[in-house]
Amino acid sequence: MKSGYIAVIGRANAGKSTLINVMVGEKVSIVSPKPQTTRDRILGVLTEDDYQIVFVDTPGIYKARNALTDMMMRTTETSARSVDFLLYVVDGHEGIDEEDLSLMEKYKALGIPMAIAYTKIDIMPKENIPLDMAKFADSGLDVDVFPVSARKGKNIRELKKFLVEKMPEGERAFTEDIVSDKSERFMISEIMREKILLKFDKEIPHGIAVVVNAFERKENGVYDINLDIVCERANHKAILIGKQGKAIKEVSSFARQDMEKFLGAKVFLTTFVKVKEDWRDRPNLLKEYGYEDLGD
Ligand SMILES: Nc1nc2c(ncn2[C@@H]2O[C@H](COP(=O)(O)OP(=O)(O)OP(=O)(O)O)[C@@H](O)[C@H]2O)c(=O)[nH]1
Ligand SMILES: [Mg+2]
Repeated sequence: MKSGYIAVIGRANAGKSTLINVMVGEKVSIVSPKPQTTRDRILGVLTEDDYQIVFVDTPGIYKARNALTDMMMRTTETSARSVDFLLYVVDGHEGIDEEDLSLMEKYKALGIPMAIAYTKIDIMPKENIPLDMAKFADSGLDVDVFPVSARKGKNIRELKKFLVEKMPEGERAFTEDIVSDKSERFMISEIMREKILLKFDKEIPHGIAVVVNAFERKENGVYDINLDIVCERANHKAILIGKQGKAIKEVSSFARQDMEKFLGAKVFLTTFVKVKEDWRDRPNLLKEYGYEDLGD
């Protein structure tokens, strides 16, 4: 059967995780309108009778500013080197520039077969598509480009079919019931982080780590979940909590609803907001919060 790994790479906020979720058919990776949503390498597994594709979601390419973002960029670089195929995702609605083209060239030079998913075509003027296609053609990159919309499911079937063809022959790496390499505990912390990314602005969501202290299924089927929201500054803590706890209550309620959907059971959620000054630059804390350095 066809079986292989595809690293999904591209600039932050391009739409990589959304595209993987759509192709896998399940939410394996959180999504938000803010750059640097994905912090880890996350595998999303798509299994059909005659093929298996393991999509490797990666942190979006962005300027590294601290030990965490530095580690994220190393994760992306390492992930891109150990796969059968590269899918470079570019935000069509943002338009492509020289920087995009030079990044694509850089990855193409790795010598791994590559294609481009030109996404978000649902929110851009149609007439811009052929102009960008001409830019790709003129760049001399010589790669297949698929204009898609992950949100509207446009051209996804065609892209999938193309990718299956590109996979080598081999055995499945995962059994068919597996959609992700990440634990339920990991997804719970990510769901909380996603809601914080959606609700808060500026540096606040970027300076958050979510630590699951307890994750337990009680006899009555209810999940008892206790987590810490770690932020970097006392003033961030005040904003996260809000007046009389209004902000944290609201964001926790959204998170709980999503956790219940994900776990298929009722959730009893308790959250605490903690401050750890500059944790993103403290290697021991990065490790404690589950950020693994995959750099080589
Ligand atoms: N309209 C539209 N929006 C999209 C599409 N794909 C992604 N988005 C939006 O683009 C934003 C970024 O999507 P993500 O999937 O989180 O992007 P990413 O590349 O994984 O981002 P990082 O993890 O930060 O690198 C979100 O607000 C998505 O809802 C699409 O096909 N159409
Ligand atoms: Mg992402």
